[in-house]
Amino acid sequence: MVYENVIVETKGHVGLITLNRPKALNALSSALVAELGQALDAFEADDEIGAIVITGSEKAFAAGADIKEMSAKSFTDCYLGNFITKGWEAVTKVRKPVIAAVAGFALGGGCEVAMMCDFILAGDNAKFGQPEITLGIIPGAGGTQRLTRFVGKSKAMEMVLTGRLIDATEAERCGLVSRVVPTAELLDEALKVAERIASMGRVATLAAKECVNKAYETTLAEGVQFERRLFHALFATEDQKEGMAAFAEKRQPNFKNR
Ligand code: DAK
Repeated sequence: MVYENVIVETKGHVGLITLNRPKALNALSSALVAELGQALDAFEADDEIGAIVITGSEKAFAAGADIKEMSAKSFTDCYLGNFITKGWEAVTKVRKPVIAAVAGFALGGGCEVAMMCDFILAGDNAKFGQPEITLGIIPGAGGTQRLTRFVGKSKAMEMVLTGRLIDATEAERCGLVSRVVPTAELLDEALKVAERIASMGRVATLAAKECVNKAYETTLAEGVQFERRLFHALFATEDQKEGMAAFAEKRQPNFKNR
């Protein structure tokens, strides 16, 4: 597969996807989004890969959907062509953990893609926002929904209605990002975290991700019940025996993903 808008690399057991349209601040053109989906599918299918990192440049994770590509569209074009719907939620379909390593601007669709990832590590120069209202539109890839779940109604409403950007410190304070690190160290840190995730038993890792995501989709009682079932099921895996034996024997576990 030849990629023109993303760079796809393997670092140990981690798949690294770098959004790569530097002249347009990684604006998410249809071509870029399609390539992102293909790269994610390839890593999802690769047994050697245990976690994925999506990043951009130091200046921009992604400054949103490509405004120049969409500016001339009519309602009919958008509706009948299902404009930029296909591929946009590819990140949410991946079962392996996906980390967004965000430096610089993560705006509009860029912020939405970051929020689709399992968690966001931010460089200290990161800026997040949903500025669509300044273009006469509203967020269209889940921004009004996911941002509200992350930061609560008041801040989400202010950001969506005014287009105000928030910096990395504010993003960490309100729970949008898991941690802020110096921008120069962001990629190394994201790869280190991803490698640690990839070193865990794959079955437990996918189960853990599924359970946390369930918290967004169900009641507390149903979510706890779902967690209990998967917790019990993990006792059928070799990795559970190995993990607990390794603890008792004071050694590192050697998970086989079985
Ligand atoms: N689209 C296209 N080009 C962009 C761009 C974008 N979103 N953002 C920046 N660029 C281009 C600029 O036009 C400029 O290109 P040239 O003029 O050099 O050719 C180049 O990148 C550098 O940008 P600036 O010169 O503006 O750089 P500055 O440092 O001065 O400013 C900025 C950086 C990020 C503050 C500024 O570029 C900016 O405000 N960008 C637009 C941010 C924005 O409004 N983003 C939201 C876009 S709307 C959906 C899925 C997704 C969406 C909707 C629906 N479905 C699944 C249904 C998403 C919508 C959006 O994201």
